[in-house]
Amino acid sequence: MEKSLIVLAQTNNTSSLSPLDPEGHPPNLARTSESESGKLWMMGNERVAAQAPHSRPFKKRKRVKLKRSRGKRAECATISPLVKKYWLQRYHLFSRYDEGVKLDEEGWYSVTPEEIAIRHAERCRGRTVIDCFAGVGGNAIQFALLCHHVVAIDIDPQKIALAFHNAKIYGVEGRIDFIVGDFFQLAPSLKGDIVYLSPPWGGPSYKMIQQFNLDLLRPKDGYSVFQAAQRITPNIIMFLPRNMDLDQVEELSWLSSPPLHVEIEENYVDGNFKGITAYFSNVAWRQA
Ligand code: MGP
Ligand code: SAH
Repeated sequence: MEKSLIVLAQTNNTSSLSPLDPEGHPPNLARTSESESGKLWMMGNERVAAQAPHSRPFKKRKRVKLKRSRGKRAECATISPLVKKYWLQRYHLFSRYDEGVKLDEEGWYSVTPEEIAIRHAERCRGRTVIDCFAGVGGNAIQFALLCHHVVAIDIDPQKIALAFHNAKIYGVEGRIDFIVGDFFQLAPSLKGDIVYLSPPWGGPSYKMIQQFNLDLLRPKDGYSVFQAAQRITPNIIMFLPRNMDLDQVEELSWLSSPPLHVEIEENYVDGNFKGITAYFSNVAWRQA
C-alpha cells in the first residue's frame, strides 16, 4: 500500500501525531485520499492529474520543437510580472520543469533552487527529515531522493497539492508524508532526526531591508520558529535571506545550554547569491 498522501483537515487535536507511527501516518487525522501512480486525486477544488509522458515521432522533431517554443512564449505571456523573473530561472528551480512542474505565485518566489536543495539534502542523507514549511516541494523532493523518510508540512492545501504533483514528476511521491497543517500546532507531536525550516520571508521585498532580522520572518518571528523546532530535535537547518543579520543567527545557538554547534554557509546559483543556510548541532560539519 502506498502511503504518500495524507491530507489533513485542520485540527486542533494533534497530540498523538507522529510520522514514525508503525502505519506511517498520524493516527488521529483523517486520510481523505490516497495516491496511485497515474490516477487523479482531489483536494478541495483542486484537481491534479499525473502527466503522461508523450512520445513523438522522430520525423516530426522540428515541428515539435517549434510548437514547444511557441508553448513557452505562450506560457511566458500569461505569467504575472512578479513571477516572470523567477520563471526565467525555472530550470534552476526545477531541472525537470518541462515535465509539468507547477507552482503558484508564492511558490515561484519562495522555492529553494534545486542545486541548493540538493546541498541541504546531502546533509540529511539516510535520516528522517521534517520539512516544516514545504511549499511546492523544492526541498521535500530532494530530501526524498536522499533521505530515509520525509514529512512535508504546509499550512496551505494548494501548496501541498502542488508539492505532491511535483514529487510525482520526480517519482518520489511515495516517499513523502504530505501534511496540510500549521507547523506550530503540529510541532509538539512530531518526531524526526532533522528539522528543516524555510519559512516565509515576507515576499520578494525582503531585500529592500538593509539588514534582515529574525523578527521579520513569518508567520512568527525566527526565535519562535526555532524554539518550536528545538522541541523536536536540536538538529536544525534554516534557510534564510542573504541580507540576514548573521550575529542573530549565531545567537540562536545560545537558546540552548550548552550552546548548539552552528555553521553558516552562503548559497549561490550560477554565481548569484541566493540565501544563507544555518546548520545546527549534528548537521553542522564545521563544529566548533
Ligand atoms: P529573490 O532574492 O527574490 O530572487 O529570491 P533573486 O532572483 O535572487 O533576486 P534578485 O533580484 O536579487 O536577482 C532568491 C531565493 O530566495 C529564491 O529563489 C528562494 O529560494 C528564496 N526565497 C525568496 N523569498 C522571498 C523567500 C521566502 O519568502 N521564503 C523562503 N523560504 N525562501 C525565499
Ligand atoms: N522550501 C519551500 C518553500 C517554502 S515557502 C520550497 O522549496 O518549495 C514557505 C511556506 O511556508 C509557504 O508555502 C507557506 O504556505 C508556508 N507556511 C506559512 N505558515 C505556515 C505554518 N504556520 N505552518 C506550515 N507552513 C506554513
